[in-house]
Parts: sequence; C-alpha cells; structure tokens
Amino acid sequence: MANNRTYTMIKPDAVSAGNSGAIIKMIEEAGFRIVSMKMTQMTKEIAGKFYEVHKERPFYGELCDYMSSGPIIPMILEKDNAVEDFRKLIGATNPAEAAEGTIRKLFAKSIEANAIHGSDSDENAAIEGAFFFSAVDQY
Ligand code: IDP
Repeated sequence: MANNRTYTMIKPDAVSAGNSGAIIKMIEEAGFRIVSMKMTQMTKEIAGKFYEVHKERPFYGELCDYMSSGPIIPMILEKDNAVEDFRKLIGATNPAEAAEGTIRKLFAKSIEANAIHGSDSDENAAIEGAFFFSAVDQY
C-alpha cells in the first residue's frame, strides 16, 4: 500500500449501535477517499491473528472475543499524510482521554469497545490492509 493510505475498521460496538453511517460521513468530510470497504465478521481465531502483536497483554483474550462479537466494516483510505491524520481524527485509545470532536470521543463506549481502528504506521497500514483486502481491491 502506498504511503498515503491507511487501514481502518468500524468496530462491532459502533456497527451495532447504528453509527456506521455517521462515522463514514466524518471520514469523508475529513478528506479521505474510500479505496475499499466491506462488511464482514471475524472469527475469534482471525481476530487473534490480527491482534497477535498484543498477545502478551492482559486484555488480549477479551479483545479477540469482542472484535469477533459482531460485524465490522474494514476500509482502506487514501489521503496525504493518511496514517497520522486519521489517528488525529479518531482520537486517543481511551475515549475518556480522546479530544473533543474525535470519532472515539463521540462514539466509543469504552477503552476496549472504542468504535474504530486506525493503523499506527505506514508499514502496519499495508500489512493490515492486505489482511482484509486482496490486491485487486487495493487499486
Ligand atoms: P489503538 O487502537 O488506539 O492503536 P492499541 O494500544 O493498539 O490502541 O490497542 C488495540 C486495541 O486494543 C484498542 O483499540 C482497544 O480496542 C483495545 N485495548 C487497548 N488497551 C486496552 C485496555 O487497557 N483494556 C481493554 N482493551 C484495550
């Protein structure tokens, strides 16, 4: 994936609460182009693979249960400075610490059920995008 792209997914809490449309609108209004998007649901095993980097952390098992508990909306997004600008748009991991007007401040339920994912580096954006989308989806 090029350096002007990032990977995101709207998490089960935000999809089940009916907030997907509002979140996608915020993403587009912030200037991101949606390159690829779908709705899917992870098994616990697949969530475990996606979050493997966190496997030593105490919340890993619960996180995998939660992320496989319902549908998610994965997307690849494009914009100049995509990774950094998208992390600003979503806000801090813990909604209690997220800045006003950010997606997590507006829609997250807790530090775990925090509405949305955003890749933390260009390298991870490419890995995570390829986890969910084939090469043909990434044009
Ligand atoms: P990030 O999503 O803001 O990059 P990470 O530290 O990479 O945050 O954590 C990945 C995900 O794990 C978070 O988005 C959140 O869903 C969950 N998480 C992070 N810290 C905690 C915690 O202390 N308790 C429960 N879940 C957590």
